[in-house]
Amino acid sequence: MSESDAILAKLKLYLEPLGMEVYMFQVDWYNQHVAELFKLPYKTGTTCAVILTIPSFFDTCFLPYLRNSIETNQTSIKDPIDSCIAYHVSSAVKSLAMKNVHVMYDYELYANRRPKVLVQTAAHVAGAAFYYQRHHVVSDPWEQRKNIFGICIHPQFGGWFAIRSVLVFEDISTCLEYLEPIDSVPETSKRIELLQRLNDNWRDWTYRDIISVKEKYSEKQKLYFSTPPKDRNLTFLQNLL
Ligand code: B12
Repeated sequence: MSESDAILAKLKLYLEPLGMEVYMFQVDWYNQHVAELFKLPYKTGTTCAVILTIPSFFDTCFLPYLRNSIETNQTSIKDPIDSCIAYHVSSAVKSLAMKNVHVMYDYELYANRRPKVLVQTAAHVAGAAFYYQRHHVVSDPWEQRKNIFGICIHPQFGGWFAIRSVLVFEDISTCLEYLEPIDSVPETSKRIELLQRLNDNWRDWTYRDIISVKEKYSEKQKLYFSTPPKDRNLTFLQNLL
């Protein structure tokens, strides 16, 4: 078993029962797509992992974490989802007993507001979820618009998932096999519909249902994410349990 396979097996053992998925990639696969200012400063072949949360994360991982935070009076934490993920991802990394692992989260920005890592590109090159962007539509119907945001679609969960973290194993370099992500939305008309739903009506969440899915967010989870963060007060949180 290669070092990278061993790392993947250990991370999966820890994170999969918590509703998270892990995929490996090489830093150069990511760097070859992104603009200079987004490149990660590691040598070719450096092993990385991307971590997703899938629908079951909310019940199996987040609610128990929240219950514990409430019981121990730690509900003042700014974003309980982010702190739950950081807690479990850093525990999983600690369990590897490895030096020089750089952990980055989706919400981390530099002082100039630039994201530390573009998790959608990472998910695509890792084979986790196809990242549909404007250039995937041949005749572009959005001539007049400057920004058309893109979206990753997971083959099993459609848009019902999130991309949370990227790990860089600075001392590990293994030759991985590049696997293309599954293209679940191959038709141009569907791709247009997907990007249209995301860019014009993302609040109705219909972009998440562009394909039929194995599992979606539960009603409780939908309620949590559709409630503005400022309204997720103690009473609201207690009612989820
Ligand atoms: C800033 C941000 C926003 C901003 C700006 C959106 C944007 N996409 O730029 C705002 C506040 C508007 C926003 C809103 C939303 N966001 Co947001 N956002 C982010 C964040 C933090 C950074 C995105 C960013 O700045 N990208 C910079 C631009 C330049 O990157 P880019 O467009 O991908 O361009 C790169 C690629 O094109 C790449 N590239 C070039 N060629 C090629 C070729 C290939 C094959 C590949 C793979 C790559 C590639 O190079 C470019 C860079 O040089 C990410 C998390 C993260 N750290 O990545 C979440 C993220 C993109 N958001 C997400 C979501 C869900 C949303 C919302 C739906 C709200 C929500 N949280 O529910 C809305 C949707 C708004 C909309 N209309 O689209 C999710 C998307 C999940 C997914 N399935 O893809 C992310 C990944 C967060 C997460 N944890 O999962 N968001």
